[in-house]
Amino acid sequence: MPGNTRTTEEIKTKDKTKLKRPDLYKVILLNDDYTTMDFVVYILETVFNKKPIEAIQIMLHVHKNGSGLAGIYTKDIAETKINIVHELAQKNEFPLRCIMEKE
Ligand code: TYC
Repeated sequence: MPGNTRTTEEIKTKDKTKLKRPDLYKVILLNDDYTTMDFVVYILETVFNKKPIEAIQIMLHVHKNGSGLAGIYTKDIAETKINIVHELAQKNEFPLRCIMEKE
């Protein structure tokens, strides 16, 4: 078959490389002594799209254990959500912090 010498295996390998999934990052919420529980639940519902019951569960987990998972996102989305949390916290004079960790 002149002009078309690529094997099926070569074609498969190339396609796999092209479709590689993006790296994902955990956004982790940190506990502090001053941010109100209501504000943390509000953040989890509005920024991280959690339903009310799950937002309360995550908030209580962070309160008891010091940190907890708010969500898993691509780099850009994780960074944007962290910036939004820090802006809302600053505006409301709370020290609430979150960080990202590569999955
Ligand atoms: N520890 C806070 C309090 O007792 C509540 C809180 C929970 C703060 C989770 C931050 O990420 C947090 N008011």
